[in-house]
Amino acid sequence: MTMISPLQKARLQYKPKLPVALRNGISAVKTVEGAPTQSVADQDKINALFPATYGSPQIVFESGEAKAGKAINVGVILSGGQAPGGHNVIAGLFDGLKSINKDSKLYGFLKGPDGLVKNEYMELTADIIDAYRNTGGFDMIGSGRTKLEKIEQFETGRVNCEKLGISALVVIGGDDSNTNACLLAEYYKHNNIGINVVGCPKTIDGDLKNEFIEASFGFDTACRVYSELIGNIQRDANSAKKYWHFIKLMGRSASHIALECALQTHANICIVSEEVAAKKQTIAEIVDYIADVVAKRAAKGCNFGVALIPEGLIEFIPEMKTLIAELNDLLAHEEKVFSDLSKEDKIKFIADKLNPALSKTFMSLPQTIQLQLCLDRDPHGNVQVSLIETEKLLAEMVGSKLKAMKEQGSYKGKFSTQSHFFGYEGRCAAPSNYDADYCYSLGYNATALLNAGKTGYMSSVRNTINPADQWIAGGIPITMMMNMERRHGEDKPVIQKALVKLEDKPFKTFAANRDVWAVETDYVYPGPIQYFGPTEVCDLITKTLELEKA
Ligand code: FBP
Repeated sequence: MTMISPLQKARLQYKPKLPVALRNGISAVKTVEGAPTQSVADQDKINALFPATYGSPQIVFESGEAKAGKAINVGVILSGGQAPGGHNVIAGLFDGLKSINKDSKLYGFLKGPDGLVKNEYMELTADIIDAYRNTGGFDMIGSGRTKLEKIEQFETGRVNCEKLGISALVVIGGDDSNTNACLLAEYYKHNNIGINVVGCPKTIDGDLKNEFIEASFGFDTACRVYSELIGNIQRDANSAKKYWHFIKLMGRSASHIALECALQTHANICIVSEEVAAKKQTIAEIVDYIADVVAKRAAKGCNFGVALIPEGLIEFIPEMKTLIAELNDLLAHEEKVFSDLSKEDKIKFIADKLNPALSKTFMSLPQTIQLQLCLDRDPHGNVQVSLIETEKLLAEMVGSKLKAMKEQGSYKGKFSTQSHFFGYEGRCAAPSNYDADYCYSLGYNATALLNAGKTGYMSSVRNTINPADQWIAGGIPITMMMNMERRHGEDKPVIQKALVKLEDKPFKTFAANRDVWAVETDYVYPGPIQYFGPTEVCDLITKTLELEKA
């Protein structure tokens, strides 16, 4: 038998909390429908692309009379990057289904959306579920990034579901995966296939949220892990007093993770990509800002510090954004020719094809960054920003700037750097109490949507800044979150990414404090996630959520 740690053993016994409306089992849930909905933008285009599912009403669940429920077979898919709490969503689904009828069955499709298409699955029995309760990771059934968008995939999926008597699918994923879930729901509904599809909001990036989806699961736990590490590094920096640490933090596009970690730790510098874009800052201006903080601290005798860099920064610097958009189109159309070239020829090929201004920007970058910008896109057409070493690029450029400042006499310090990238360290951590409860509730709630015969919806559990007794369970049509965006050189319907809003309290709070945090050593050390103990230590919510809902 595999050995498990004492903490995991104790954690298996943790009973996640549920919203009141779901506490008597799914058969006792009453469905209250709201008004029809509209997409956030491009209403006519989205309506035309989703005629069967567009405009569905929002849903809120209330406690009702228990009725006998019919057994249903459901398939679950984990899609995209890992996020703490995925296993709890599946456990919630399992318990919800069994509460409807003990003969209901849950099948896990293996290794992401591919499992549905290739008919690779396992039945998730009580023994399996019980071994994974409150654990991190997606290893129960695995995940993948295959994009489900072709009719052949939908049809193969249908045949595979029919073989197992599956009448509903739950897709646990981020914005792209839930977009796919919506395409699948639309196809099955439009063609009267009798398979409903519901999504659950997953991603550590925190960029799948709106009024009804107040957080994507995993964000809380991942930020706590990174903040613990940043706090430890801050202690080290303040003890040794000899390094500037450049820390890149995951979060493909949005800077929510970097911002949350800055709010938790008071790091000296945090670059917020959305602000860079709004102020149309150049790389040179970002470098100037960092060098200025380094010089100010050096003047106080502090030749150390911590700078947080959001993973997606490069795509938000206007000159780089245009470059990346051009590269996306170019690589989408010239993929075959490009992949056969040597490193040097790849760079020359790109430089020749770009317009002169972009070619100049491209050629001004170090070769490692040029090649990283040309690496394969992910299946959704996104640049794999986790592979671009922005933290090293900035550390190097700040070093050069300080050298020039020293020569001019405007800087007299010492500048030694260490670079880090925190991402994978936090994606599979054991979920915090917040994520354990939220995820279990999202899964349980998804079965209520399926039991109510809903399709094309996302499971929504809100009011989570308050105790679970006050949580509101329901569903939101996925089309409501959509707009049109350019992907792989084509206009596509996608869930709109929720970027950091500069007018909202999390950013404003950071902006009001950053000058002090930059120069002073005002560090906060959050320490490791606590699972057992006083509620003020264990049942925390993110600063982002706290400030957004204040
Ligand atoms: P999801 O959006 O699928 O949740 O993935 C998020 C993420 O963790 C990003 O923060 C990161 O850029 C990316 O996945 C890394 O992808 P991979 O796991 O393929 O390296």
